Amino acid sequence: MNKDQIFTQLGLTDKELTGGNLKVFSPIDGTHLADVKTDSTASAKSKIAAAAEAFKAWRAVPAPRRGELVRLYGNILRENKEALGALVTLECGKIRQEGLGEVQEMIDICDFAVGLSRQIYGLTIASERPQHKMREIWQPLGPVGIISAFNFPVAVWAWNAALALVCGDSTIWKPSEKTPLTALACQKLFEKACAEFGPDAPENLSQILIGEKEIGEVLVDSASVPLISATGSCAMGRAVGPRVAKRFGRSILELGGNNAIIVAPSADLDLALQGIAFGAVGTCGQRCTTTRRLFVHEDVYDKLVPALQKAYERLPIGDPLDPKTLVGPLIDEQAYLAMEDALNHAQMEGGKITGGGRVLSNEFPSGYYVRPAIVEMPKGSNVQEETFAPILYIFKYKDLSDAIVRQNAVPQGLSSAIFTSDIREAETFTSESGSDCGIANVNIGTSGAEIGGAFGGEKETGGGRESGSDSWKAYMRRMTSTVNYGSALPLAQGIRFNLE
Ligand code: UN1
Repeated sequence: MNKDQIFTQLGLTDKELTGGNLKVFSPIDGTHLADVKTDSTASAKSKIAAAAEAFKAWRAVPAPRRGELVRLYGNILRENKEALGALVTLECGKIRQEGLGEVQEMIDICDFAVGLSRQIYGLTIASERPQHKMREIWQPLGPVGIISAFNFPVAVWAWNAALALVCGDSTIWKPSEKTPLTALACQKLFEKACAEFGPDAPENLSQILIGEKEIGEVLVDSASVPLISATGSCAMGRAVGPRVAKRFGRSILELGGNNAIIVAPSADLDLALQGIAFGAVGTCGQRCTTTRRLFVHEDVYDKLVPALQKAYERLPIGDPLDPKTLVGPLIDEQAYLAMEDALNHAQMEGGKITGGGRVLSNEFPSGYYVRPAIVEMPKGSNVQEETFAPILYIFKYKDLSDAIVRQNAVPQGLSSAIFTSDIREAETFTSESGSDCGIANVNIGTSGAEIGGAFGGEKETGGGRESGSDSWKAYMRRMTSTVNYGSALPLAQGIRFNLE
């Protein structure tokens, strides 16, 4: 599929692709893809007002019927998986397999949300008063603001939107300014689902805001948007969180990770090698779940680390559209410079680097392809910063308890893993005194989570949870309702308040 075929299939026309002032380039080779129109503060405000109107109608549609819209959307995604996956590759540079995987993740969360639409359960609670019934009712919340990052340009929106929609909320999505086309394509496909669904789906149920940070801020500051779900860097979260809190809004923050894998002496090293490689170089090191640190036990260090270095030498780096490629480009020059900076810094700290550096610059002068790097770090060191690039820092350890302490001794707390065949070690790692992250895996890597679990992390990762399990509750308002069906008015706590 070439670019024009992709655009046509996804319903993108000149109206969306031309005449705007946001230039979109492909990280593959710097091709100019489109000039997208951006929002102004005024248009952002009117979209928020329209979302509030849409919410009023949508909340009254029964939840299983709302699920039907998401079911139709999931089907449309199935039909367009190839094209949307290809657009993800074109716009953010991830390899074809991962582009398709991302659309599959959207389909999966749609399926989950359809099921959820018939399972929005509240509790019934025993009342202390006679002839009283107490229950919890989950109510729609309002317009949900979704701010997403370039590296998962469609899946993370879908995690939020699919749940928000079955919960009875309208949505306003501010995608990364680096990936507006995938967002516009999702919107086109959503409009198709709404047309099939019929008039129960109000206009403006899902809308897109295109622009830079200032446009996101209109959403963040709006009292009409009770929930902001934001994915991005810790710096972004540090700006967004307090602004939302200031107006007593709710936020779901999915921020930076600094994820580690521990490789114990009993580990299946072949398995570990595969898990580490996918975690560290997948998506060219640009996942929030990317494996950034590796703690290897001294007994297996000399076996694993050379094997890893060898595997890195053979990594097929190149055009992400080529099915043989495993490592595509970084998103842009800035990302490349950040990687160079981090490697220089590691070298100054005494790190021993293999790999790294720009490749294929003749073939792709405007594409930033790099060789993933391994840095063997000196004794006692650690790395505190997340650099969004394929750099794997390796440390040697002797005692598991020490490795766990060092793994946890960073500001972020998203994902973590251990490779071990020793049940004591595995269970220690997932115990209260083990990993302090939101995700703790055994014998699989740090990235590539399924949608069924709640996704998110602790500390500076922001504490939010999205996607599966009971994350849906964040998209609803919990109402406690007590009904008195008797003819007396007993007060709780036995308080007497008799009017004579
Ligand atoms: C992200 O990088 O923002 O677990 C999300 C994973 C993916 C999601 C990553 N399912 O790696």
